[in-house]
Amino acid sequence: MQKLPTRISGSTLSYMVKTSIKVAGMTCQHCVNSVTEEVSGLSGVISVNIDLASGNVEIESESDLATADLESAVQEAGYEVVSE
Ligand SMILES: [Cu+2]
Repeated sequence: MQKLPTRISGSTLSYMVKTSIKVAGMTCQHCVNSVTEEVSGLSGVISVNIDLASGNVEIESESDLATADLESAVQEAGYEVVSE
């Protein structure tokens, strides 16, 4: 898991955290939608971008996300977070 605090100038948001995780088991757009939906439901999440081929999930949020929350959201969708 990687967290990159980023300052966005000219935006209403002055601070944003980017978190990258890797998720195993996604095979199609339906899987991508399920994970996107669950992770988007976490408090503070602004956007979720998933690369199906690599399993990479990039999350932008207003505040730090707890690893346990991310893992349980992914599990809720039926998949597993893997360490890279
Ligand atoms: Cu699928």
